[in-house]
Amino acid sequence: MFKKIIERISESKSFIITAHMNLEGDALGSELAMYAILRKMGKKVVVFNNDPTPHIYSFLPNVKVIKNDIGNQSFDTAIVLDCSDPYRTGKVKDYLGRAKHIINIDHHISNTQFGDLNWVEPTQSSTCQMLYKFCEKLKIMDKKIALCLYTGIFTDTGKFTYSNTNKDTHRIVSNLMKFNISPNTVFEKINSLCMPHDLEFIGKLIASLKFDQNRKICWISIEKWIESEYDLTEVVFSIMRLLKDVEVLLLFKRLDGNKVRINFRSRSFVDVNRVAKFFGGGGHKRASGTTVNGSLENVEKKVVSFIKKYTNGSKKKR
Ligand SMILES: [Mn+2]
Repeated sequence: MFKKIIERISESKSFIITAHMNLEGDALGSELAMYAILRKMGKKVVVFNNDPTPHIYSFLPNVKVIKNDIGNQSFDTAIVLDCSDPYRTGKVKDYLGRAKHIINIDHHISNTQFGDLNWVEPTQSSTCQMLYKFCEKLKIMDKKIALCLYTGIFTDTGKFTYSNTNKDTHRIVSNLMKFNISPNTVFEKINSLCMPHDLEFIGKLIASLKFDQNRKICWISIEKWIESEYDLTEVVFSIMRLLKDVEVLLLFKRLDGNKVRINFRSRSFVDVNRVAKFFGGGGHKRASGTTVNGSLENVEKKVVSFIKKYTNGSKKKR
């Protein structure tokens, strides 16, 4: 796969790079690492995203090159990173069709193999971890690329605590740290940024936790999610993860137009990619999401009772 991707890159002069909507560390880290790699190879590169870059990631090298609007340009090759489906790129999708080729590099198990070249490895912790191996092959690495890759691996592994963290992850991180990466600085830039009103909001959410009878499923339903620069979803999940013996964590957020956004997390045996898929979404085995039509109350009932099939009375791996 490396060979084909490298060939395609060598043959192309101009590139558009994008990732999934609702940008986070792995999406941005892999985009900006790929940007730096291609620039080193002398290519013309545009990074184009549906959403503006969250403030907390403004420390990433070259973050200013990212565009949320581009004119009527076309490109030889599109590189779509950390994205399971072209629809998840939002408005960028229309531009992908204009590129002569699409390279799809991703670690979501739900990836639809939409590219001409598909490098999809669901066993990898992050797209950034995959790109590290790509850099090894190309013998390209510098401080800027290292910081981008470190950040993506750091966020997608829950700071090296999720079950997708393995010895490969730590080997790679150890190599990246040779470029003077400061884990403490990255942590502070991304994590210690809540404002008092954010914590008040989180406090209200935690006070409204609900559980199923067996206390295997824990969820929160919220009528109105607040706007924050901070990724409050992850903070709430990190608190819910402190609960003993709870297997599935859920967040239901009411959106405009009778829609509900659902985020799924699991801890050891429920495959939430399968659950999300059933409800029209996808992601990873331990983290996934979807958006469905319906009232908060109905959606909550339906989803929780569906998940009970996986958690009730059985310790069997599913
Ligand atoms: Mn990712």
